Amino acid sequence: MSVLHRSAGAWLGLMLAAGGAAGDPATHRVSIEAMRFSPETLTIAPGDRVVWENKDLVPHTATAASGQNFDSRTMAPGASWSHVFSISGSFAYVCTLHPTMKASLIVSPR
Ligand SMILES: [Cu+2]
Repeated sequence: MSVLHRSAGAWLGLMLAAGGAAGDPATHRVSIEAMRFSPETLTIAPGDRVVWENKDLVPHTATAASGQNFDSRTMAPGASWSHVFSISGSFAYVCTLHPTMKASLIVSPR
């Protein structure tokens, strides 16, 4: 029996590994506009990607307040930057060029 049977099993295994409906990594967008991150608080799942898009006329950064974990460096007007978050936690971040710009990212298992 069965080569056919076994290969069906392998195929199913691949489908599961690729992520069923529950576990698909998602892409989230944060826009930077009028000197604000929007949304200001974003909750994502481990493995998800976040794209920051600078829609302002001045440069900005998205930089972890801890100084660790992530740093977009300068995003020119119209530029974007993305990062995949694999570790759960709560990350406050800022724009290092405009210290009043603050936001947070929560990485929490679904
Ligand atoms: Cu800024």
